[in-house]
Amino acid sequence: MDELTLVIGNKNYSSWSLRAWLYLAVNDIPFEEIRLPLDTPRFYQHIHEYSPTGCVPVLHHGEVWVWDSLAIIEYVERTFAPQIGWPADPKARAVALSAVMEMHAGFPELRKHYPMNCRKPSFQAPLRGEVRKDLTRLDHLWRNCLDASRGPALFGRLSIADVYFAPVVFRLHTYQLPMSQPCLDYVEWMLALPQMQAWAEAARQETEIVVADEWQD
Ligand SMILES: N[C@@H](CCC(=O)N[C@@H](CS)C(=O)NCC(=O)O)C(=O)O
Repeated sequence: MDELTLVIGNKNYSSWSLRAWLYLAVNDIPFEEIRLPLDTPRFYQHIHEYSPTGCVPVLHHGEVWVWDSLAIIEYVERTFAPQIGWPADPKARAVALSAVMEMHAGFPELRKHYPMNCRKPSFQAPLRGEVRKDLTRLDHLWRNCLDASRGPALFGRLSIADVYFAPVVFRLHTYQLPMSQPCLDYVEWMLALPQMQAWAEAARQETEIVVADEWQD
């Protein structure tokens, strides 16, 4: 069986990396990790050995290179048929896929103004730009899923949808952004996952600073 290698950025800042890493971790799939800290000479020196786009994450498996977080998750799900995948019910799966695609392409204000910064102590950040619009939409989306599934995960059991929203979970926590109580409960539940805690702990051990991703008053 070919080994899996996952190339990621900093655990503190790289939200796209977290998705691919977390999916392998929650499924207990062994992989070698190559960490290239973003915005460093080492990153620019080596990233093109692995990634045609110059971005992380990238997965290497035998002859295959996969260079997008969702494509990596899809590939792993198809190749290894792990325990945690898409919801089994076709209707729930369609909703989950829509939510994941919405996350992949959307919530631009949340992403722009509130960079993932796992090790930053949680604080009450002011609302910037049009983020209220993104938060309202996110709350509505999560509430619909949680109401239908009755939690604790978006679709009842942990699925790819939860993995895909993991960076948003860290952002909501760090910046204490306003969400309804069921969504805040969901954030707490996600943060308590051992794999989320392992990622956050590794982020706290990192020393590199990406100035553009640090909060500016
Ligand atoms: N659509 C890609 C986005 C990947 C992405 O933008 N990665 C960021 C890090 S979180 C990156 O590599 N940035 C480095 C750069 O653009 O120089 C995915 O889903 O994997």
